[in-house]
Amino acid sequence: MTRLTGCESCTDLTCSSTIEVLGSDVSKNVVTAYDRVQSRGMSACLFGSGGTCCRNCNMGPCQIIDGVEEMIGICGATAETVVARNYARTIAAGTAAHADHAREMIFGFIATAKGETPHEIKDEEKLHMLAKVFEIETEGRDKNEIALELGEKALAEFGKQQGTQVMLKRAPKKRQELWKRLGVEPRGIDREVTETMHRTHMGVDQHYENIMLQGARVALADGWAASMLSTDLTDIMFGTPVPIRAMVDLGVLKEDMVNVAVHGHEPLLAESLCMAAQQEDIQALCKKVGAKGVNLVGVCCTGNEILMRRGIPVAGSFIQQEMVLATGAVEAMVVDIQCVMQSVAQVAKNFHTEIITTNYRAKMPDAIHLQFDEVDSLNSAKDILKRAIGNFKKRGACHIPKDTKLDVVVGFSHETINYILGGRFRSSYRPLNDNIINGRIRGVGAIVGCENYKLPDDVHVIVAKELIKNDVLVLATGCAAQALGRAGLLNPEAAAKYAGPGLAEVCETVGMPPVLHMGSCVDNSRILIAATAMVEEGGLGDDISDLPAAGTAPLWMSEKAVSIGEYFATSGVYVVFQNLPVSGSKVMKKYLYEDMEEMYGGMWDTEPDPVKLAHKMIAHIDKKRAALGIDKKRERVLFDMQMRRDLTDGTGLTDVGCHGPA
Ligand code: SF4
Ligand code: MSK
Repeated sequence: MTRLTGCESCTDLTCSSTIEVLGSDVSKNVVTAYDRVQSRGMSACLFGSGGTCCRNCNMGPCQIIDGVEEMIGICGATAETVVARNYARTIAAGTAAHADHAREMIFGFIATAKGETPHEIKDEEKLHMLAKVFEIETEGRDKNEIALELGEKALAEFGKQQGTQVMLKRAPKKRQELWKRLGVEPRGIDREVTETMHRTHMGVDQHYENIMLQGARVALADGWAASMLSTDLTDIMFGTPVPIRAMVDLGVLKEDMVNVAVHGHEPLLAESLCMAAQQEDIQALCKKVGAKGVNLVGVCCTGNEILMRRGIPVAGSFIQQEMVLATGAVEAMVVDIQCVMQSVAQVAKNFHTEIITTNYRAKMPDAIHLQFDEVDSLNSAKDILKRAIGNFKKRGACHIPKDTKLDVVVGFSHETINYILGGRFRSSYRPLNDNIINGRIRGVGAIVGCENYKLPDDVHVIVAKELIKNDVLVLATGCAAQALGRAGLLNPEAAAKYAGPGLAEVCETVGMPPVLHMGSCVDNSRILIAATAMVEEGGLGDDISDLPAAGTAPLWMSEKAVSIGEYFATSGVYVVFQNLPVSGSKVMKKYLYEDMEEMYGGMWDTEPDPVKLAHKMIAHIDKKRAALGIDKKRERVLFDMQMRRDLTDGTGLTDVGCHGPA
């Protein structure tokens, strides 16, 4: 393939570090996904993008045209059946990815509880909280003993054949009752994935509504079980994130150090590399080759994990994985699972860089494989770093963009939000709820998910700026959060620059950014818990669907994003993407965009224009504010003691100032 010169290849590209690297001499022979998008043109298969291509049996593939009688499947399958089957399979694949990640973390957690790894149980408070959820006795027991029982019980949730997921009880009561009534409570996590694959096999479930109920069930098994377990157990083992200053973008690579990029998702590998990089023998080896040490940098969601917990810089998000290598400055890219493009091995061939795969599930041609051992993790990590150090002297010309590293403040777990917004005397969501009720904060918008080479790279930034300008507090995860970091939105100074007056006032008082980085894509479960905490705090209705809140993953790429969108929608959130593979069926569009609202209080929507997308989120937030009766400007009333005592109805519908941000 011919490499397009400089940034001909990236007409929709605004990211200055990417433009700089692609325009440099060092990368002149590098072919990237931008080149492939350009050379292929933008035409996509209409049946594939509309969701109406079925290849579930060998009588097909069948391309279905909605409403055309002779264009149904050979088996008679209609457009809505095929779209629903494909959609449910996408959700199941996303859930499977999160579930397998979670399982691996639980294996590591159990090994840690047994004292077999160099890690330890760090967050005892969270351990006790989760032990309570699983009805584990904690009185007089050692933390490792409790952790072992918790790990084993969590693992059993995957293979459960009967009953429902324990973690569902963390949702608001009303939501739990709704799921029960609709019959969508997930049973075993693995069972739901298997059953989705079975039901969507040729000749099984052929009613779109019934298929989509299973789609809901498998998505809930992701959000409220697999992903949530992964986040919580990872926090217990490695520490729950707290706000920390760090750097993002390609400029975090260092000329005088051994640059090791860690890419993928599972923090066990990355945490071990962090520990190994600090060991004396590794540092001595670096000196021997003339390097000042190991510069560990993150890519994609592994990057988010170590950014949130350790302040380790992130070199690039999903869309920059090839650019990190195209600098010529990376000695090794260490990868595990998910979102690793096969092209990285080809880009690396232009340089001295080695791609090291570490997980038996995920190998690729032209990479070397060093299996990561979660028990002997420190030595495993050292072996990887030794290879990288050995490459340092082979480095040729490199180009690290100098002016592209940005300050960010990250680490906004649910616990942190509870604490920093929690007023002077106790951790609580009261001040957040009060600021929503009094209108300083209009509502909450989640911007999550991936990036997509086919679409302009500044969509996240446009949506976020539009939301915060309109006083909507933004919660961000995944590669979207990194894109917002590169645009300077993850630091407190961004509030004065970009936020509306109400949101800016709250951010400035508390010292927080208007966009809160809450972690990796598996950490979207933190947003579910934050939403539940807002409901439980009172004054904003009694279910997640009552909250003035909305979510988007505009540049979604991965099947995981569809699963995430589905578990948010079935948890009561309005979810809008730029596109979805359902446009080939009118019935399915009506189901997702209208009927789901009646069933779940949350639903899907699509909007290709990012500004309009943001305004659809704002319109939904305003609709919820009106339903709560908090859409009118309130007179500020100074309450005396008697008036405060009279506040017994728990609605919190006051603007008394005493709950203002600390
Ligand atoms: Fe065609 Fe039906 Fe087979 Fe799908 S299951 S490929 S629609 S015959
Ligand atoms: S890494 S799933 S591109 S967020 Fe989680 Fe980023 Fe999306 Fe992968």
